[in-house]
Amino acid sequence: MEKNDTIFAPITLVGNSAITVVRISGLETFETLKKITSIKKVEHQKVYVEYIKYKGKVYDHSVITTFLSPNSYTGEDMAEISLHGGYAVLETFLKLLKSLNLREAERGEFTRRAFLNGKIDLIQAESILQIINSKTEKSLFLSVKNEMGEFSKRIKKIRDDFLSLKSYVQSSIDFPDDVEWSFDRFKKDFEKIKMELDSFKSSISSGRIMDRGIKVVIVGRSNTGKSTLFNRMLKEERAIVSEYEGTTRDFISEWIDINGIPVNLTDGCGIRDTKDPIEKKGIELVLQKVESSDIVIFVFDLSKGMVEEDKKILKMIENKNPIIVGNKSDISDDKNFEGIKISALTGENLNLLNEEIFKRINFSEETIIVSAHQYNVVEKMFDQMKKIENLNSEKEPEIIDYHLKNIIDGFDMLLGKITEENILNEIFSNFCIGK
Ligand SMILES: Nc1nc2c(ncn2[C@@H]2O[C@H](COP(=O)(O)OP(=O)(O)OP(=O)(O)O)[C@@H](O)[C@H]2O)c(=O)[nH]1
Ligand SMILES: [Mg+2]
Repeated sequence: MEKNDTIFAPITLVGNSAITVVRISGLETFETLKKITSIKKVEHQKVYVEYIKYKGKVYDHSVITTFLSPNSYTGEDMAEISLHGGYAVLETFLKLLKSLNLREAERGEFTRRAFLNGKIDLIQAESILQIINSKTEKSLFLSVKNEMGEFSKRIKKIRDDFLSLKSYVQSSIDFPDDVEWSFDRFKKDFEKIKMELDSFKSSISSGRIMDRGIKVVIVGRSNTGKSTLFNRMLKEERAIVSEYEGTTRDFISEWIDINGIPVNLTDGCGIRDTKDPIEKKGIELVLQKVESSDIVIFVFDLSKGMVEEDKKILKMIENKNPIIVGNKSDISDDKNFEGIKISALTGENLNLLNEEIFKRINFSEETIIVSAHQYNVVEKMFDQMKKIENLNSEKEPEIIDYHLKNIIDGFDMLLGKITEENILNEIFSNFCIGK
């Protein structure tokens, strides 16, 4: 990947549509436009309606928007060319750009340039990906907040507080005659910042949930109504339901929205003693899914009561502390069972189940959406915090200074002030082409 060449990529979905937009960014952008249109002088934020012409061939009728460096998304000279939708138009145009020595952009390269050119910090760059990947309205709004810089602002404030604490520690090392080292004084300031960081941590734990969603699996004996419940929660007839045991073989997963939280719901085959090898495999898969899930819903049939086989399954999954749900409340009641009783068929009491799921998600309303990379950095910062906390008062300021430096480095990594090529590659490779 070179820094200074001129790159291009379609920024809309490729296929039959009204328009396809191709973005060009870099030093040669406007020279290229001049070669393929009748544009003579390029102005900032101007719209041109132009035929694309090159060497006697007319390629398409287009609408071109231009942005002058540094006031563009990437910070470079940039143009967005709206062509008619469709494969042929796009293919031919991209081939033309290539023949003019422009390079196809890699995943996330436009946003990477925006970051490298100081248009956005790394948190904002990552939030752009979060906006694109948002699965619910709530996660979208929170991601937009990040993109607007709210997360960055909060991070910068805590970073500055750490910085002034570090400067006290450092002065007491460098100028011991002028600045007297007091562990108590240090500890008092440290505790204050720690409180801020703790509340930040609970916000990002919820943010992690928003970013990756919560995995919920429905398990139980055959024929207890798991697929009926799955469809009901999905509000769609997605899984096949029948009166026969062993209806579901493979598992199905779909995204649903519970109070704005993206939940990946999985329905699998019923667990029972079976000789059928396909069903056996299915049961194995369900148990694997249970292991990797965040929340398990165990369904039994109220009309049959909790039978031995139910208890056996419950034993198998007890480490997951499942939500136990009695189903088919419309046709019977089990007075001995005091848990959640629902009817997947009529939808009765489904809200109770949703509430229980939401309760278990442990979601804080003060949410900050974070990516896996950001979460890892914050975890490391907390390790350093713990190391400082575990120090006793005899400890030398040098050790504290060292840990504080690591914490501040963590903040700088989040903001992208310290960057490592491989981390940048990882972040931007999650973007799509054209972003
Ligand atoms: N009355 C009543 N019947 C239900 C309810 N939920 C499911 N059923 C019926 O129970 C039968 C089995 O439902 P499924 O949803 O296929 O059960 P399952 O647990 O997915 O079964 P397997 O895929 O075989 O493990 C069907 O005939 C459903 O119509 C309910 O709440 N009330
Ligand atoms: Mg089923």
